[in-house]
Amino acid sequence: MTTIWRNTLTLAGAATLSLGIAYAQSPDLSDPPEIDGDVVGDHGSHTLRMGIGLAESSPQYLSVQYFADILDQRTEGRISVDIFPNSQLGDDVQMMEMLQTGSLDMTYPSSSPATTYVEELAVFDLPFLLPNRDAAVAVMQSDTAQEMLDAFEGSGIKALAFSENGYRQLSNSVRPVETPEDVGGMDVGGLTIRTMENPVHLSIWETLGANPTPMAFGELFSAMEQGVVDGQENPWSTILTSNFHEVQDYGSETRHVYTPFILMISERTWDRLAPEYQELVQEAARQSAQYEIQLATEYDDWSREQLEEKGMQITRLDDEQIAAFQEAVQPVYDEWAPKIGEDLIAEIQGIVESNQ
Ligand code: KDG
Repeated sequence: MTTIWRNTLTLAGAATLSLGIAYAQSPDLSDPPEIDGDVVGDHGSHTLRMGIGLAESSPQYLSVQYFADILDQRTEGRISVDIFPNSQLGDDVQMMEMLQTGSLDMTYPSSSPATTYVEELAVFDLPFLLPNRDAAVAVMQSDTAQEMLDAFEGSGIKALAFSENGYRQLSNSVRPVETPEDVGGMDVGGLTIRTMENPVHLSIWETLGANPTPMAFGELFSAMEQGVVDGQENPWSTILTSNFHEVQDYGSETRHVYTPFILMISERTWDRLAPEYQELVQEAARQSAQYEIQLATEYDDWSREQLEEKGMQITRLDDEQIAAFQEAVQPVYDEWAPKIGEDLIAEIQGIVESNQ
């Protein structure tokens, strides 16, 4: 496999410990499934430190709590997980590097910055590829997706499971966006949009006439507050749970990319675990990922409504308006499809078609 790109990093935050809130939460979230299965044998005690980018109220955090609870119950407390939310330990790129060196045990990044390890993951960054959640979940559960997780082997990172970050929506502090021209047409200055550290995302926003600025998630709120960037794009649940509505007046339901999360553990940590513990960690990862997808689904529309209640002006786009965005980003496919692999894209499109 040839190297197509290499992302640069930016630094965020210092470490502090934050532990355990109740599953709680407002949108009548499903409780986590009962924890079943036997208590596994005693193979010593481990404390796993897990860093994530999102807040304590996010589906990601809540599902990680469930992951911790499974391990706690099924080892009678011998494996515990300390969760560090809000990018306290760094951003996705940095935390993956910490997994490689063994200075952090676990993290849960978007697939987009992980393309530096497994380039095929960039297929998920292609705009409008996964039109509905059933198709997206079917893709994440496919053998092809499992091969992407397996391809981390030897990188220093073991990828345990895919789950849902979600459909990305545009927000900004300047104007309502209904058309691609509103992002950066002839008559208006291009919006400065923070993107994840991923070249396909850069290409999407360049193509739309914006000024894309890759930046660590942990730096984003203050960048928007200080007017360093006009806007960003993330699922409604992230916009809500990270309080972006406090600095972003406008939202547009663009659904331009569906981003998965990948739950990861350091290979060094993994190798220290007894086989029976490894099996349990893998099982708990799959179970908590499934729960995360359920929570993320429940959160999605609810979060949009909450944001509207909090005063964000959200533009829903009809099919014709979405088609205009889709057409406008066609050059992204022309540029990236040959690099990502036409066969891989066709395979994913096949899964999508059988889940329409
Ligand atoms: O924990 C995950 C977050 O760090 C990040 O992936 C959120 O989608 C995200 C972004 O925009 O950086």
